[in-house]
Amino acid sequence: MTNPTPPRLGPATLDRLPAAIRRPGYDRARLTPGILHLGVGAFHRCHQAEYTDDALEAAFGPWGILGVNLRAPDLSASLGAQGGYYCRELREGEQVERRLIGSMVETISVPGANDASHAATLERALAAASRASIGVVTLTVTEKGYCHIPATGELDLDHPDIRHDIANPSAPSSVPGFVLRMMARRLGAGTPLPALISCDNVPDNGSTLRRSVLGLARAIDPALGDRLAREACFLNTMVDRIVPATRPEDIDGFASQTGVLDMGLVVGEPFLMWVIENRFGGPMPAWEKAGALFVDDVAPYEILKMRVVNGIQSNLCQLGVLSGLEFMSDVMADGIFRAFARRTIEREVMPNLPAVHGIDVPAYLTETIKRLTNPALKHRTLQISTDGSQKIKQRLLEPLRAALRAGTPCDGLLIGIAGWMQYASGRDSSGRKLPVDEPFAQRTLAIGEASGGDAATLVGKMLEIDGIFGFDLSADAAIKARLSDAVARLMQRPARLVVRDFLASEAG
Ligand code: CS2
Repeated sequence: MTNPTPPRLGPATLDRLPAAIRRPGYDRARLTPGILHLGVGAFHRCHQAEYTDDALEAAFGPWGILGVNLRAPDLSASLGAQGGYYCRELREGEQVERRLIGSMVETISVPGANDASHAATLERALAAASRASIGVVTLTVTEKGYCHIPATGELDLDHPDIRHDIANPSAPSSVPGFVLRMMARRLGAGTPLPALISCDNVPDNGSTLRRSVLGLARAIDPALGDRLAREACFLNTMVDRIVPATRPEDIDGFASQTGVLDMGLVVGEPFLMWVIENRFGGPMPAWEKAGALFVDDVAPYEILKMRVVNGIQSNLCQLGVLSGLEFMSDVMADGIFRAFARRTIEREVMPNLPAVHGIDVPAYLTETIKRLTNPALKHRTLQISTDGSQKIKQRLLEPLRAALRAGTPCDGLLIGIAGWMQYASGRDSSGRKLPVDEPFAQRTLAIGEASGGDAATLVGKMLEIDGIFGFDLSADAAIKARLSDAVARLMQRPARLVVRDFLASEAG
């Protein structure tokens, strides 16, 4: 006998959820949108949206979320069909804690440009974003959504979406284009400008968004660019919670344990942190009552988080892919990789970190390793490896540069960077083809083909991609040689053995 399909989560079925699941502690019926969020993926639902639920419980106000997706996924079949309701599930080992989130009150998904309803839906999203009731705009659009050149942080004027938006400013296809259009409409209508809060793991995320939006404005209408430079408020933030992409197994498990089908389910870890630059004069949700930290300078928090948490992820995810390990927790469960993660941070990264008020860095590292080892988080090594070209600067290359300046060791970082090069070339040491999902894939795969298994050629050509590496590293013969040596070792032997020998050589 097959089980009947469980009822779908939504306003009419909330009472079917087990009583133990925490509900919004505010009057959801009175909630109206005041936050526009661009890029409603799993991370937003398990981070800013939960902070917003807590903030609404602590101090109710007009701060519901209007979620807009300019790219996949289409939200209409998931959150749209559930009245915006979904559950977030926190997992640690065997423990599971579930909560119903109510802050998402409206969603708009703009279909692709070839879809008949594209223009009308984009216009609806722009009109909604320009409403005076929207006081805050948050973004999680992934690193590449900023259309910047990773090495410089400047807008890439050759990016196809940016070229499109320069030619068609009123029907933007990029995120900077959407934000610019919304801001221009608000200025035109005399509507106050919202705070723009980037929540992506991009270096100086608010400043990067500012450079992209102003760079685009200056290419379209320099006077508008000047005005926004004076009046718009772009806030830097540091965001932290590990939230892997939701898997069908997660949704099935939730349905069988609760009796309700939630197509908007997200699964994350208990750890949660948000640091926001304290510079906006207008009203905001009471996120500080929900534990968000408002500070004058986010940079030290951001550098710590990106070099330790994301640094370990990006140092090891490609080595994990090369080793056939599916999840980050599988990599971290291996004592050799775990020791490598700790050793690289302790010896190569920590000596060059800024002091961070209130944070004990060795304890933070120990906690980070525990988080990344949490076996209940099914965070795919391939997911973290995706768009590596947009990630490695802040996670691996900046720590490398800091180590080179200070004369501290850096061979562990070089193995991680070599791992990225080997992975991005499209094949592992046994010649097995690897899926490379990456804006620079065409170039890195061509380099892989052309280098014919010669590590020095591969490294030389990879370092010449100045959009990722800038110009300093390719001009450094010693670094080139050390990286070539690391890549050669990864070409010849399993990554785990390369790491084991490295640890042994360092211990001696
Ligand atoms: C991950 C991050 O996929 C990735 O790029 O490194 O999403 C990471 O899990 C979060 O930044 C943790 O806060």
